Amino acid sequence: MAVEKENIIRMYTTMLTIRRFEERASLELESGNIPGIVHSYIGQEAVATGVCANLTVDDRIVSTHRGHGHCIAKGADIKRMMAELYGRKTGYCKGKGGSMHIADFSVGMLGANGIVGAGLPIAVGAAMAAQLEGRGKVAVSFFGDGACQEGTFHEALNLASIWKLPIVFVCENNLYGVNTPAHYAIPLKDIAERAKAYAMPGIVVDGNDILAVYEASRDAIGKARAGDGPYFLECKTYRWRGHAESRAFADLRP
Ligand SMILES: Cc1ncc(C[n+]2csc(CCOP(=O)(O)OP(=O)(O)O)c2C)c(N)n1
Ligand SMILES: [Mg+2]
Repeated sequence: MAVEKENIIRMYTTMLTIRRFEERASLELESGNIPGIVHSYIGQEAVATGVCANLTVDDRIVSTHRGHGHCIAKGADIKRMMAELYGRKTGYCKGKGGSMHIADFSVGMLGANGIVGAGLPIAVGAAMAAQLEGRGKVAVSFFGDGACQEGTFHEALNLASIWKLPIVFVCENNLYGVNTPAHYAIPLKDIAERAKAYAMPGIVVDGNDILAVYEASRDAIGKARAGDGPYFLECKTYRWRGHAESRAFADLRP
């Protein structure tokens, strides 16, 4: 099915907003204007954008330590996000949480999370709530390739499957967990193969192709919404910058 022009323009605008936000965040960090640490989403914009383009404001997502893109794609306010990075009281957490604690329940963004793998069970809870509410809402769990080696990953997929929850697990395989290549940590070419062990569909998609992500997630989200149970989407992608940035790292440069 063709993607409507209006949607293409909307997704391009979202991806560009994420890119500009991240570029500015890196610049402000390097200049010493932002305290703390930031994990840039540059390179992975198509994943959050393509998936969230299929969600309504009532659907809920759970993010990771690399969460700015998910926030923006789900409709969070970029001014409050940037204020949070600056440590200002106008920020999402009154400036006390920083990059990895941004949440906005009013748009269904249940939060970034500094603990790798900790978002998956929260998303399962959101999916259970959606099932109990019975109004056709879905939950989406975003997580990295590194998170797939955590126990929470397996527990979350198992529970979602036996309870037939309306959830889509979106694995952003950017080929690394910090400096560890995915092929060192995972004995499979495609993480999506693990979906079979939990009796749910597992699809691999080019995570750098916005239309491919949009179409694959439209199908996955549509099925979850219709009551078919959980779905696993592995988006092959790549982060362009280092794992994390902070003033402390900048100071270490020669
Ligand atoms: C439970 C836990 N273990 C280790 C860390 C340190 N840590 C932070 S990010 C990260 C790598 C995560 O890799 P991945 O899930 O692939 O996400 P990516 O950074 O590539 O987006 C690690 C090991 C952590 N925050 N939490
Ligand atoms: Mg990774």
